[in-house]
Amino acid sequence: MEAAAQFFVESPDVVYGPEAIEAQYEYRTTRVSREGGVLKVHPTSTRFTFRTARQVPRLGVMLVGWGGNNGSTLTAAVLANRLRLSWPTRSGRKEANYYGSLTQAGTVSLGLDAEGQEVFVPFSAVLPMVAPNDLVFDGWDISSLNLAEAMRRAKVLDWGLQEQLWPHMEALRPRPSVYIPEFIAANQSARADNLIPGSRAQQIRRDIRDFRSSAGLDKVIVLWTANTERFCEVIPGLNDTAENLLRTIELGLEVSPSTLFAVASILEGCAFLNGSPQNTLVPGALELAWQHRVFVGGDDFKSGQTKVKSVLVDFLIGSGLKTMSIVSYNHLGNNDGENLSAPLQFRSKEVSKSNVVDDMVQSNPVLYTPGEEPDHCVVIKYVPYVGDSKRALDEYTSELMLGGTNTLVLHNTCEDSLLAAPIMLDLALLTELCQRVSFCTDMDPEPQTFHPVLSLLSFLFKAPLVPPGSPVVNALFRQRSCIENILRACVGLPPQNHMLLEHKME
Ligand code: NAI
Ligand code: DG6
Repeated sequence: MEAAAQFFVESPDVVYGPEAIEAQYEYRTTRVSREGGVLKVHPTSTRFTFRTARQVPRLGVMLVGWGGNNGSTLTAAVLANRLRLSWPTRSGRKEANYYGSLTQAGTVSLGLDAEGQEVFVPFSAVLPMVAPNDLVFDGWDISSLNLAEAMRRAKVLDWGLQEQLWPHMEALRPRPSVYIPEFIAANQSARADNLIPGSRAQQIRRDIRDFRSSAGLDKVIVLWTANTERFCEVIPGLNDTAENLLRTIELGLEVSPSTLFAVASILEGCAFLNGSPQNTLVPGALELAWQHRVFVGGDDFKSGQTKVKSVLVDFLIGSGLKTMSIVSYNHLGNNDGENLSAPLQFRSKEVSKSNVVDDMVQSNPVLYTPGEEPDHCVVIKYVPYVGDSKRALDEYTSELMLGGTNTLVLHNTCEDSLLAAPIMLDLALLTELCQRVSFCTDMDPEPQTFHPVLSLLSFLFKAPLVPPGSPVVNALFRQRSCIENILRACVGLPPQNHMLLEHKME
């Protein structure tokens, strides 16, 4: 495979201008109507013009929970790649890379060459994207440790890599943050030594502005990778509308720390992404994002066990097997695991891990009667000794034809933060790219951008947020195709259909 190939689409429908790529695109889909018990399917076609600005900005990423395992690991990963570090391990020398990142290590097929073979390019080559090595990091943490100390506390990286990174990470220090003890587990209180005094939302906004100007940035994206909070109640008059939420903050009444960060980011015009499961983006925050036309995305990074689940259940049900029981157990020993050992924080995670098969079950009325669903049990245990090396055990039981049963058992061990960090990277890079895409249709010539609830990011989240009324898609490869095909549309390429008809003719 050719690596990092640059390519151009040669077509009268695609213009590479000095400032933007403009592509005419025929969106072909179908509408279905029900008439007297019969489904009538109508093929439809809408002409889109996509415009993608080519100038890639200087991008800053602010991590809430910067000093945690994910935050310190992502920062270390980008530094290690930028500095082209390599280090010895007991199984040989390792080099920095971006494995696990869809944009950096995933590929897209452009089509067939003269020999009838597929030509692949990296995902990042489809449209101009910020290079991860150019990202600038900043952030907040309730713990005051600098990023070098935080990296050591996380115990994720090999010692030889930590030693080389130490001088580069030592000067990075999280800004003070918002700590409201009842939102996270009581066992976290000992690390809360770095707190914002006084008006919190105003200080967060000042921090964003300070970072933007002192680092000379064009754009900032804010990403919540702090502890899982308990769910907050949605209360009419308090957080149900943008106006009520802003008033509640103004009056100093209780709003979860993550919602405070979301509101401050939106008011500063910065996209806000929620990597944890709690309902940060309450209706008032979503309305605010809509009013300010700022992207928001969530919830909860989809890294390991859930990623496998959203492939495996899609495979089982898609193959016509009736999955009746899913049992997901995992144990881990990092600070995330300790926080999740408290019931309310576990509950947030349990909910986001449990809803991930709903669309697959509902897609198959041949197997499931209305309302029928598999048993689904999620267990998380805190076992300090294993640290960041999470162990996940899954059991899937499905019904076969003629009374048979198929039980699949999986065991997975991996460093949790090394799965999460590339996902965080993709979230920032794809969100930034989406900010440079606009489009109009033949029906509506007024240019518009994607809906502020950026559902294109669903591949990267366990419980994807989608615009009101939009179907939630959890199946991993449908989510991947969505990103791939939208990027292809922006350069005037048809959706990837995998038909390979060229090879099915005589
Ligand atoms: P961690 O516990 O190591 O890091 C969280 C950091 O947030 C800590 O340094 C803590 O001091 C800080 N923090 C807590 N409340 C804060 C606040 N209000 N403001 C600023 N900082 C605050 O956890 P880790 O492993 O980095 O995970 C972070 C989040 O990502 C967790 O909610 C976790 O559930 C979620 N997540 C992690 C995945 C993974 O694979 N590692 C996958 C999916 C979600
Ligand atoms: C244990 O479940 C801790 C969690 O934070 C997970 O590690 C994290 O949410 C990743 O979950 P999953 O299901 O994508 O592996």
